[in-house]
Amino acid sequence: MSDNTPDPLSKRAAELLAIAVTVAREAADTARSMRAEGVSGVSTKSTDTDVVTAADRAVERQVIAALGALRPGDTVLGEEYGGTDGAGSVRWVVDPIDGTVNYLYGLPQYAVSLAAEVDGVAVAGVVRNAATGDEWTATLGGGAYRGRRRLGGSTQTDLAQVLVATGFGYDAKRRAHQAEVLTRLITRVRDIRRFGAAALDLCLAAEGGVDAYFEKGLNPWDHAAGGLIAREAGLLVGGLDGRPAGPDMVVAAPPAIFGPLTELLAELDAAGGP
Ligand code: LIP
Repeated sequence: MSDNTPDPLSKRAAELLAIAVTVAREAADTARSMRAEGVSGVSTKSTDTDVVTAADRAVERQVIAALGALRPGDTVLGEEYGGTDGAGSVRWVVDPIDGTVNYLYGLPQYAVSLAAEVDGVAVAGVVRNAATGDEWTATLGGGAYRGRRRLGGSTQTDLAQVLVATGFGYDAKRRAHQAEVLTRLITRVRDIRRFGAAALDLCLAAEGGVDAYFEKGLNPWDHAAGGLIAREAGLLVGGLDGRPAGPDMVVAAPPAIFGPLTELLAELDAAGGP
């Protein structure tokens, strides 16, 4: 008889996921209720279109406080407040509101993204659309889920039939290069979609709502949870030329498409430019 006892890492991942889901749900409630009261405290960061609101800051403070109470000693890395100095092997990576411009405009495509890493490897992740309540989760080796539904990504094998989601940076010079790449890419695939939140784009790819996703310029908090969800749904997630996913490029695609897509993106210098 096979031993059904979960291995220690799976058990730990499940425990971390339970905490992540509890914290993310409370954070998403805050984001949604603050939006209902109207956007406040708007300022800008890297450019005059890179906005941050009072809700981004409040939600991240809430996540930091909740994790500090539940997991004292862990490190938390967040978009708005950077990293705390935890002593343990667990690091939490949080984007309090991914899709901040959508949040600013009241477009229902913004999410709380929270991942738990053990020794630098994401083992649990949750992405929760704060506007709709849609929620995606994954644990390392445990599969990806939307609610209780197990996810499998696209099985597309023909690059010319691929619906690709992507995004653009806040810097106009970077967007100019990204637009040049896009004008040459769009005739080589089915079509493009741009929804405005990397974490949700990765979840959409995980459930086959688009076939693939790529973007240059993401931060760890944009893709830590969504990248695990996409991987656990059977997609390959990485950068170009065999590099890991990172600020130069994040690509998520089904195994048959990942190679041709990354080769095409490299040919188009998609990781290049400002
Ligand atoms: C956003 C990403 C999106 C990208 C935007 C922005 P933010 O993150 O989720 O994919 O295209 O430029 O970086 O700023 O809303 O947390």
